[in-house]
Amino acid sequence: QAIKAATNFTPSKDDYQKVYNAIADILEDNDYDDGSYGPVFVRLAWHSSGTYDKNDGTGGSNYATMRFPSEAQHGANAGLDVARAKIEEVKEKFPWISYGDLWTLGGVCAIQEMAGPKIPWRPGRIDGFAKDATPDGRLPDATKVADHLRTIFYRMGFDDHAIVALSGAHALGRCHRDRSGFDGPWTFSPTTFTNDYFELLMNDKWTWRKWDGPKQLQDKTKTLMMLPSDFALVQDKEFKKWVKVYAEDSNKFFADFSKYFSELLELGVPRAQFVSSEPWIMKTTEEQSS
Ligand code: DDH
Repeated sequence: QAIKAATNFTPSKDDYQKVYNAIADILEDNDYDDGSYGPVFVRLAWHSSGTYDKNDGTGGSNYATMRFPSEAQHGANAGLDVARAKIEEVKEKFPWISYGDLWTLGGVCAIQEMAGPKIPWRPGRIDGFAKDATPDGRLPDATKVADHLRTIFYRMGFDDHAIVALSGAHALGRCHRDRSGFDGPWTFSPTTFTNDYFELLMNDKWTWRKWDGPKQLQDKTKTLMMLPSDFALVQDKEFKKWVKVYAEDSNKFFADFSKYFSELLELGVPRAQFVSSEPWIMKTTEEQSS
């Protein structure tokens, strides 16, 4: 086993729970403007996994290739240096964990601690080399619509249903002018995991914002935003079916999101590398305190 050979130590589930708890501990550190590192940790987990190409098996979270400048500098990854630098504090305490495991566990921890569903997760990713870094263009482009979303997500092995479910992560966080160029949050509670993204997409009136930035939509209050790629989910008939389901049924969204996000985090990881045959359910800090 790679982990064992490198450190002469086989971590147990309990050791990974300690890592989870250490991530939970820094989520709300006040050295960050957004109130929580949770959303940007979710984005780090997603961008480290969503590079997977099912056609040749490259990409995905296995080798944590965003550590290398060639991938860190992709436009889509702008701003994720903030997440990587912060979660490094946890790596220093638990040097035996691989970056792929750390970053994906960061996403799991963030979702669960922000009142989201449990995300089944298991360790086993190993650190790769610069030569494993993926080419630019594998992550979705926010200026594009349905066809593009299908090209990107089908390449990972996902279908229309999964595209819509996973997009619900935009209930969390916001766009930053100095990262993507876009501006603002999608929901009124960007540090709590909800189905509000779908409810707002379906029921709010969205108009193009008149400003000097990239094309984006705004709600009546002019505080919330949608990207062209978000709005595509209600412009396309197949996608819209699922938007409506999730707008009306939060439990269904939580269950489907959990399933697809868990799958996303395992893309490209050879099964034999996983330390257990089934994913684990990590405990929330709240469960451990009661
Ligand atoms: Fe996203 N996302 N995302 N996203 N995303 C941004 C922020 C966040 C797209 C573009 C952007 C997913 C899908 C898509 C999160 C999670 C997920 C930003 C703003 C852009 C742009 C970045 C910035 O300026 O800081 C596009 C396009 C797609 C798509 O077409 C499907 C998915 C699938 C996920 C997921 O996690 C499963 C999160 C969380 C954020 C908020 C980050 C933050 O710092 O806050």
